[in-house]
Amino acid sequence: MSHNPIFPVPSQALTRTRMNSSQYAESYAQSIANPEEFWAAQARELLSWRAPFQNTLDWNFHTATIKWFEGGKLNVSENCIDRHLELRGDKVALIWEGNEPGDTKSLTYRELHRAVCETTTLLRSLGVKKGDRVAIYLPMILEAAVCMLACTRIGAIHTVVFAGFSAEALRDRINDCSCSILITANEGLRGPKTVPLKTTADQAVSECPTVRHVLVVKRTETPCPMQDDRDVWYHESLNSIAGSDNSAAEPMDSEDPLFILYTSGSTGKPKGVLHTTAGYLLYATHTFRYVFDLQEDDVHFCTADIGWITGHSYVLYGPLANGATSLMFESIPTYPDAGRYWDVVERHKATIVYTAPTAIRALAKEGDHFVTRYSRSSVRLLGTVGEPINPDAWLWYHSVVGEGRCPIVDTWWQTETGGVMISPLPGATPTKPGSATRPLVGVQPMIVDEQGQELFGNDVTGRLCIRFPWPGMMRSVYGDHERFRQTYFSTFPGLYFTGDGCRRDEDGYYWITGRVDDVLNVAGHRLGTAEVESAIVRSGAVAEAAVVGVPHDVKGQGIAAFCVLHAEVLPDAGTKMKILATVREVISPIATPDHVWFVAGLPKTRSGKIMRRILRKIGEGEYGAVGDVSTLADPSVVADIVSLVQAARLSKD
Ligand code: 7RM
Repeated sequence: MSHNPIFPVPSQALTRTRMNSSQYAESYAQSIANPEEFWAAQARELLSWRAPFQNTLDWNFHTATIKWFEGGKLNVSENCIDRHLELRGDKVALIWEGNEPGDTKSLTYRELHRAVCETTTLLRSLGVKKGDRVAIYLPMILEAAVCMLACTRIGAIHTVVFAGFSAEALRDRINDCSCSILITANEGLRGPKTVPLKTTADQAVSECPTVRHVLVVKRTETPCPMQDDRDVWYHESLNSIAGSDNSAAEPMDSEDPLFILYTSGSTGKPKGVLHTTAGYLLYATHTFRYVFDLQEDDVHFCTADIGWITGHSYVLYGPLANGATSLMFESIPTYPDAGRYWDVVERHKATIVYTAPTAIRALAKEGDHFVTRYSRSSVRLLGTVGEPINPDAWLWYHSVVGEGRCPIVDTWWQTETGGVMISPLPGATPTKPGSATRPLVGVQPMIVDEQGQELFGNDVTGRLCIRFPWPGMMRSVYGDHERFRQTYFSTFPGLYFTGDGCRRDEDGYYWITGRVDDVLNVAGHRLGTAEVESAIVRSGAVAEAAVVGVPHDVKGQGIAAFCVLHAEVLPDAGTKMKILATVREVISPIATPDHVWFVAGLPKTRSGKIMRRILRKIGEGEYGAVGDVSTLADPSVVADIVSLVQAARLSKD
């Protein structure tokens, strides 16, 4: 295609927008000319402060120091709940759609306030104080939102661990930030399956010396083991504290830690991404309002689990800080069938749908009738996040789900950025399928070459960096500030490096091309190659493994594992099963390799570095395009691997 189709801003989106194209151009220019003034004004307008801030910004990208709004005091739960009570006390804050279609509940702002105050009192009665770390390992239930908000009311730092993670993954996260409390449920429901959360939590906590109590939400009637002294039923203890009230919100400093969320990097174990109070909340609030062009009567359906940053920012904090109605969905997109999202949309009259390209591709494959048999007339806006969206999936989302009338916001951002960074604005930006289009107001992207030289002008491709701080950016890696500096600010000194490749096209539109480091993006989930490799080696069968991403038509990227077995181990189905089971157990089912190829040796340089470039080409099926192999210690391994992989693919490994 010589040039890409452009979808103009639909007139429907223009009529009552918060920001049209000339307003965007003007605000953007202002926000770049004087960022501190711009963000200070936003902070005063969008947040409620107990005490005003004095110093808008203090930063140094060489030492990785970022401080916003110092001197200010505020509380996140007050901003998300209390301040709405007067005008929106009876407005629905959270709608919950359970695993079974039609099993639903909701909480108004007043009801949410009450629930959060009670849980705050309960957590304090268990000894939780400002600054303590609280792990949350819960399914998508209202209690998850309530517990997160109660932590923020106390000033305790929550770390939510996705309920699909294994006991080991949970244990490592709890220990990394020494949590004193773990909140979990007896059991989770995920489509046709049950998830034994408490059993997994028990396994994890048996190796977590800092955990004093496990608070257990009763999600189902299935019994679970309870340990005297340590384990407490959530609803029972709520009853036992009834009548007492210790729910006053703690005024927090702007830069006090708000939460930790673990995410995979290119090396070593997952990093605890640390976000702080004022900057994160402002950024979630601001971006939610403008990216989704928030209207008072919106029902926001973000399909992400609160175990991911998208759930934090756009199921919980962004919507509630704006006084909006947010929908929490407990189930999966294909239960009981591939029409579930649209069933939810029709019954709850959702106005915004925000989901991941992998879900769109999976649903598109099932056929249009799963969509068209439900009414989507309430929907005015569609969004995507998590990975590049291929134009075919974009066009299907636009024409079939959105009936051609809804703008699509393809939002690029990261756990580290706290909120959306590059995205169209529904009333301002004509879209091109597959492009995240333009930076939001206040965001200063920059494309550099491998040496860090800025690539000026349009029609350039390189690495995506950000040259100036924004309030939502992470402040540190929990417990390891040097790792923070090293990971994000040392590749290109003076810049924040995203890890993504990017092209800026002839119109100045940004196209994210994917990770340029050793991070995989499998169905929108981030995984480090090193993390998966060490899990494979833990199986005991494998001496050495190299993992690469391979194209996958639903997941975007799948995982191919090249494994060198220990001498006595047979390269058979049993060994493969053992490897897959180990990866599931050590990380989670998300990390299960799609291909396991037993090879005699890995392509290595003379200094012992694995040449992943070659394995990636082989994984892509481009056997003749592996490129220069002359720097390999033993070039003959390449031909061996190629014939092995070809044979495996023919026999449909
Ligand atoms: C929000 C989230 C971050 C990585 C990021 C990219 C990729 C996310 C898009 C995207 C192309 C998008 N946080 N990514 N959104 N790539 N277009 N709209 O996903 O920390 O889990 O992942 O995801 O590679 O660096 S995350």
